[in-house]
Amino acid sequence: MTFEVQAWLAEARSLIGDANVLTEDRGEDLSSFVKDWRGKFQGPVLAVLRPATTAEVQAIVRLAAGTGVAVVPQGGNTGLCGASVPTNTGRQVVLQLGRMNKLRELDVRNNTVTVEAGYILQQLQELAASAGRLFPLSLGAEGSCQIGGNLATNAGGMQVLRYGNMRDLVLGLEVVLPNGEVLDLLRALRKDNTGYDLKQLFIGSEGTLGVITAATLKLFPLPTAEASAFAGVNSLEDAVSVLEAMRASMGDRFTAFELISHPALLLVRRYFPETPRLLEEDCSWYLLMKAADGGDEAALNDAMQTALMACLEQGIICDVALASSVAQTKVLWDLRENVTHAQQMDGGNIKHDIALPISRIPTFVEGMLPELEKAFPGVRPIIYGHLGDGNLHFNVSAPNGVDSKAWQARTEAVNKIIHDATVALRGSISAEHGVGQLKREELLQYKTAVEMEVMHRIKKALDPQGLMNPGKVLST
Ligand code: FAD
Ligand code: 2HG
Ligand code: ZN
Repeated sequence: MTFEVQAWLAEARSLIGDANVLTEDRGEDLSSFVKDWRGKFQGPVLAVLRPATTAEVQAIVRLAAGTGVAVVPQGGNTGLCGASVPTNTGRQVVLQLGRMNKLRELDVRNNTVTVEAGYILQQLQELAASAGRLFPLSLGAEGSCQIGGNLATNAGGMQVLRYGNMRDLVLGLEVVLPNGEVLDLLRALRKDNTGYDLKQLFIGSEGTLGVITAATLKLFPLPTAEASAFAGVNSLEDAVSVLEAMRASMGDRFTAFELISHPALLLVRRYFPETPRLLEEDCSWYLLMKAADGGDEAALNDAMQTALMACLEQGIICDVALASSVAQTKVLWDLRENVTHAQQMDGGNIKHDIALPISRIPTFVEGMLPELEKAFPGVRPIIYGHLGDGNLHFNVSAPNGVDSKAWQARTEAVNKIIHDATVALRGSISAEHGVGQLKREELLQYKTAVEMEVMHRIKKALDPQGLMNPGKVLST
């Protein structure tokens, strides 16, 4: 059967409107849709399609399935594993969900909200706050990432410690399956044991099993008080002891526990020179902590201060600063979010998004630093991340004088050292960013044949033609 590109595009235009089928031959700039955030992955497309309703998504997916065209679902394109852009194989289209951005229902008494997949995360946080509720997912890309992308990557971020990751925040889902059927699982129930929990299959599947078009999400009481603190510690052992102590004293009020290494802090100061000095002394590691509750700010600050002073007295913290204004709080969290940007400005890095049992992190890092230095003299590990969840961004920047391209060529060797050691401790090579194209081949080394086979069977059952985001997570 011959494939007529122009006829296909004309059909797509008739389904979702001429202006919503973007193509290069009409002089439209597709670069922001076909290249990933890191600039590592890029592929050709027939078109970028921008449907506005579930029915339009369904019509496009049906057209694609009937004509052998692969569909790459895309949200804000902030993913870090090359999962949201086309690969170089076969005919592909990017299905950009940004126009599917409607609020379907806000049920304040049920503490739920139903939004379409293209809803921007930050706008959802704002919507919830305006109704006196909290939507707790919070991450550096929240100004542009979309709920569909957050679901498809099972995003984590800063408050997993208290509220869990995206998987834990979902009650219902609407999905267009690879054959164009609509799977309506949009239920706003906290208890529902009527068979397999199908929605969980799509969460974290990186667009390989279907297109998420809407979701019902949990809301929480909006805290009336927040307290943030920045502390220096001399070792990761001490950092883990601080976590234990703070959770014991603050309980569920403790919402975030982030780690920043001294080299990571220096990098932020270099590229964001306005970052103030927060502590008197330099320390090896820093902790950024947050607590929140429904009481008054002074009481929460007192509780946080008492807990931190106890840590100081025990000698597990060397210095600490408690934010005393909204502006100071912003300085602390900007510092944390700027690590990624500082690394990007510094010439890129080899990223690792690993998860380990928290208790094993100190030994892991202490063993890994000399091993990396031995293998790559002068190497610059930039370690930070969500220590409270056992999730480290163990990013590795090039030794000074080694250019970025030459360093990227060492990716496999660097990965092997870090990932072998991670998996030896029954850790994971992706805590929150996913697999995409970046870790697709590595997955084969670290998962059992049985686990891979079950994933392939699920993929085949839902997408027998292999047209839904091919080449991501799985090789076929
Ligand atoms: P995209 O990048 O567009 O897509 C990601 C994946 O989801 C792709 O596989 C895509 O095909 C699929 N997808 C998108 N929409 C749909 C849909 N509607 N249906 C089916 N599949 C879909 N991640 C974290 O977990 N924690 C962090 O703290 C964090 N911080 C970040 C900070 C920065 C500065 C940046 C750039 C990224 C960060 N990320 C983080 C990674 C990224 O923001 C998240 O993975 C986010 O969830 C991706 O959302 P997105 O809308 O940009 O998705
Ligand atoms: C973060 O926690 C993000 O800041 C990005 O997950 C991590 O850039 C990274 O490697
Ligand atoms: Zn992260």
